Amino acid sequence: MNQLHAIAARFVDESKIAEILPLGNGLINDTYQVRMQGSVQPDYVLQHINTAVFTDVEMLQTNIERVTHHIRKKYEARHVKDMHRRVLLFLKADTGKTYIEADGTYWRVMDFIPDAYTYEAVTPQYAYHAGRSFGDFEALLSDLEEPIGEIIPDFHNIEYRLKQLDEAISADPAGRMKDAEVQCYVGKIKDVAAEMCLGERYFREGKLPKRICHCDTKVNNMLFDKDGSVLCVIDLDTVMPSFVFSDFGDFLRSAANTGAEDDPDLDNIHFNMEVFSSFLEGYLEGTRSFLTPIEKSLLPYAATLFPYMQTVRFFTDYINGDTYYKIRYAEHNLVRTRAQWRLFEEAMAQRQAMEALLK
Ligand code: GN1
Ligand code: MG
Repeated sequence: MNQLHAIAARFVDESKIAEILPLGNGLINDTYQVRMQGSVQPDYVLQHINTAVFTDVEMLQTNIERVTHHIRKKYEARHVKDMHRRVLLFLKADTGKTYIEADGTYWRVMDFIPDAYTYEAVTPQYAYHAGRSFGDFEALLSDLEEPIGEIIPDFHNIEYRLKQLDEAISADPAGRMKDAEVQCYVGKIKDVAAEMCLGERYFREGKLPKRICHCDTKVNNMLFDKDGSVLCVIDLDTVMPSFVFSDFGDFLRSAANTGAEDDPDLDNIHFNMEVFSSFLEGYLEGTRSFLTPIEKSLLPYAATLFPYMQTVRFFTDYINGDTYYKIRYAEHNLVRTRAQWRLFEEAMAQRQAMEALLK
């Protein structure tokens, strides 16, 4: 029995496992599909939790259990059909918890949702559904009474991310600061830093609330049904209190980008206003019950903040010598930096058009 089988056996009947295959392309955790024998058996998703990123696994799983339990209760009250495809369900291991520790590594298992599709890019119609769904997701969690811990403190705090960049620049552990291109990005990032920290300033002034948000609304973190409607929001690791900008901005960072997140060809990268407009429409419908005027007026800012923040995060990791994100080649984080910066510039160029649409 190999290691993955032995781990899975602590959650499911080992004798019925057919095979275990890699699944998805997340940059943090390692994910596998556990295929069971026979067509009636449900399959499962096995995940190795990256504990360099998620240091408190107990808090991580408590957050997720609270969130999924709350959503499930609400769906049940609404008589939502197909429940097993609408909200994630984590299995209890032999320990009674939804995770296990094995030789210092941490693992969890959830039901595999069948007949669902993930995408790296969407049409405007899908973007509308996605906007509704992330809006609904926030609305569903707006009356969650149990506390949700800040699993990664200051996760989407741009002032904090800029501070981490400064620390990386001073330490320069990989000797990458001597490169002229690296110096050039430092300058560009700093030039607009004050403008990009607007949200944090409003928060300190008491003008902006934090709500329970998903905080990783990349388009590949939702499962779609055949007809383009959204089945289920997945990857709940980062659910925590944040500005709604997190969910609005991060979706567009992936979905409105006409290129790839790490596109080496910068000419592929534009900010798709049709996707913006449809997503905005869906999101405003989904959040009608709670979104305040100031949150609403700052949605175009959010669409620029997230490419900016992701530039800072990839760039910091590059300077640090690639310790956080999985990379596939040596310069990957620099290529990601260039691509996210280009997307930021493209989104900035559409700011007025976004404001006009909002009005
Ligand atoms: C990571 O886990 P994954 O790949 O969905 C990251 C996000 C970044 C994203 C960039 C915990 O998300 O914040 O926006 O990569 N998650 C964490 O692709 O840092
Ligand atoms: Mg993911």
